[in-house]
Amino acid sequence: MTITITAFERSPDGGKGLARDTRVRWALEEVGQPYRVRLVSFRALKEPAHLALHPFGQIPTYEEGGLALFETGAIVFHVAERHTGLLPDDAHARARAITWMFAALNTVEPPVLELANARLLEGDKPWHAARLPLVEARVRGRLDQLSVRLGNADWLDGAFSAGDLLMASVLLRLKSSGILDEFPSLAAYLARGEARPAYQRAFDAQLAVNTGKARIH
Ligand SMILES: N[C@@H](CCC(=O)N[C@@H](CS)C(=O)NCC(=O)O)C(=O)O
Repeated sequence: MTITITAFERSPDGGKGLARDTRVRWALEEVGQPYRVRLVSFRALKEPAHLALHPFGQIPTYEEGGLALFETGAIVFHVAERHTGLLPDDAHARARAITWMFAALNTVEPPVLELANARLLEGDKPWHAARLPLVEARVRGRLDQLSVRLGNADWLDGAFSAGDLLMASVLLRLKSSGILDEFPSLAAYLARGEARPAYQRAFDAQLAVNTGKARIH
């Protein structure tokens, strides 16, 4: 069955891989599933045809036969459940990997996004300079806890899993902030994720869209 995902026609990051279609592409590459991409303009995101797929008017979406999904956590979970390579077979290890998926999206991503928004959207506010250190402290707090748990391990719980895929995807957003460099083990963890051939293919594919070199289906 053909898999079709949506991505920005033109990503605000210009192809740095921060748009969330990259996570879905990465998951599909990890499990060796081909997929098509439908590019969507910002205007089309809020039009009825796209809102029927995604109630919040965002990317990415995922379509496969009669199934339409939104939310990267749900999409990556669906891909991981249906194919081998992203979730362990052992029931306890699998539950722990799923826990890390939720931790990435529910516990680590919120302060990371808060920081991105503070920097990108609030720079002109009179309270920006006072608020920024507070937001940065919340990010550092989470990274500190995460780095303690990771320790010297390569991945969060045994072999690479969908939990690592989502955690690395979240940490990617911090690369340009410099904060990640304060946590060398996490910077190395992210580098290991980025070095995976599946990630490279996903990154290159989204970059090609933004440099006009993608083959559009
Ligand atoms: N929680 C959602 C977030 C999706 C999201 O924020 N998508 C962004 C691109 S990375 C988007 O479409 N932004 C445009 C908008 O919200 O209008 C997920 O993980 O899928």
